[in-house]
Amino acid sequence: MRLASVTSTQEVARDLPIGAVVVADHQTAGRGRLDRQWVAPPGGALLASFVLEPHPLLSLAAGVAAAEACGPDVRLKWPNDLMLRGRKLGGILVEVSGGKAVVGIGINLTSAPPGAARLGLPRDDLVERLRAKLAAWTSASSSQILARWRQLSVTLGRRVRVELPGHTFEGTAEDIAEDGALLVDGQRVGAGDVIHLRQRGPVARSRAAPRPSARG
Ligand code: BT5
Repeated sequence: MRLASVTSTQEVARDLPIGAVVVADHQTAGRGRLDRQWVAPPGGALLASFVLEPHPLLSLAAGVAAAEACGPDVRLKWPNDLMLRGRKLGGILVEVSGGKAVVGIGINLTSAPPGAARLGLPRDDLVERLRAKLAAWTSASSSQILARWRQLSVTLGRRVRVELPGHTFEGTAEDIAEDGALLVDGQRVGAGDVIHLRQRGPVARSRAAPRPSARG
């Protein structure tokens, strides 16, 4: 379903059956996770919602699928921000209710907010590649999803700051658990956000210096 303007593609998709795809030119109330906003000028981005079967690792599978659909330079920041050369290119919002999962994907194409990246690919081609990659990765095994997510991750091995309600700590992002939680110095981080900190040491510092901090 293609629409000119909607509040959010998520709102339209939630009433549609599994298999439906909603694509819009513009959203007047695009949403991120945790009640944040997703901002894109009319026609400048891919704004789509896919109605899928619920799946325990859907958030990570959707991240892997979207990264692969975008191309070989796109990486993932935990849990599933799409990153291009250290900047946020796109985001994914998974909402589950009534036996359905609605996977919302926003990718900057011809324009991006200050500090964000854009991809410059034709939208319709990208929608088709997303559809195919989502079908493939939602049928993959958990171990395949986790292995591919680890390959694409720019979070693992990094110093991160974890911000939880009422509690913030720093540590090294060591791995992801079988359920997709991030392991930071042995502690599980199941929801929320991490902030990538600058790498320590002279070599790492000179490499990290020109990159803006990637905050999702
Ligand atoms: C996300 O949330 O990254 C998930 C975004 C999902 C958007 C799609 S568009 C189609 C579907 N319909 C919707 O209404 N939503 C989905 P989160 O990780 O919470 O990141 C949100 C944060 O990213 C904001 O607080 C901004 O800092 C930043 N942001 C907003 N718009 C951006 C953009 N166009 N490019 C890069 N960063 C952006």
